Amino acid sequence: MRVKKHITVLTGAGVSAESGIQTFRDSNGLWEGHDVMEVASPQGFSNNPALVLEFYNERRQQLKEVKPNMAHLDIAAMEDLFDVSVITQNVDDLHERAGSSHIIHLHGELTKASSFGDPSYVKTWNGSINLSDKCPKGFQMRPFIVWFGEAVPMLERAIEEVAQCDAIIIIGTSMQVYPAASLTSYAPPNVPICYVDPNPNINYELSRSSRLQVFKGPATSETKNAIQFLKDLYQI
Ligand code: BJW
Repeated sequence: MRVKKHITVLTGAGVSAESGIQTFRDSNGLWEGHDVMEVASPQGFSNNPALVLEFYNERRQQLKEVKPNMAHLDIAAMEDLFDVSVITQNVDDLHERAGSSHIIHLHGELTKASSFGDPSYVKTWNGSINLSDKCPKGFQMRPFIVWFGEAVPMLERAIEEVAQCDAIIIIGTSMQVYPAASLTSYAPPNVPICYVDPNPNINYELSRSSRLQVFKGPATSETKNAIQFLKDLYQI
């Protein structure tokens, strides 16, 4: 029996753009009208907790109105041919809803809440988080999101995945936010890297790859071309 090739798919906001979820850096540093640091940093929360909770409450609500697009579905369908792990920087659940089975959320999940004083307390949360919501130990609940300046707890798992992959597909990320943007440097030498983005940013780590293939365009049309490229490469 032929062993399936292991493909790591690294996604960012651009993979969900055509589902109607706004990206971060396409809007002059403003995100739904807010400075990113105002709503996605611990300092932002301590300055105005009600604003930050409301910002994420609205985004959690928005999740109910959006659907996976063709790119999410193509990634899920790849599992018929490849052993696929998705490492997403996105906090939406569109990869899950498209049917992908192995997903690592590097920057957290909108559909969960955690406790400020007890990080191990994490709960599924589909409604609003309010200032009156406390964990059993009495600490304020917060969105289960990795904000700027906070450690990335799923990083080790993501590195392990990348370190054993045969190829990488990157989709819809500006490759500017670290440590996610440096993950490709943990791949075995000379693995093929396909990068799907209408405005690709070849950062330092990508510039060192000898096998980078850029698919310039939107995720819904170019993801299938990147997958076809790997099928041709492996003669599947
Ligand atoms: C399409 C498309 C279509 C459009 N189809 N594509 C200086 C140097 C290096 C690092 C740092 C530094 N100063 C500070 C840092 C660290 C910092 C960082 O990287 N900052 C950079 C901005 C420089 N990183 C951190 O703070 C991280 N933590 C950390 O480093 O911890 C250290 C530590 C260790 C131990 C103890 C304590 C601390 C944490 C980073 C957390 C990021 N969080 C966010 C917000 C949470 C999620 C949320 O609320 O939604 O995550 S920020 C935001 O950026 C979000 C995203 O996941 C992340 C990446 O953005 P992404 O996905 O790339 O989106 P965009 O908008 O940038 O790009 C969209 C792309 O899509 C574009 O390329 C478009 O062209 C494309 N596109 N339409 C396909 N249709």
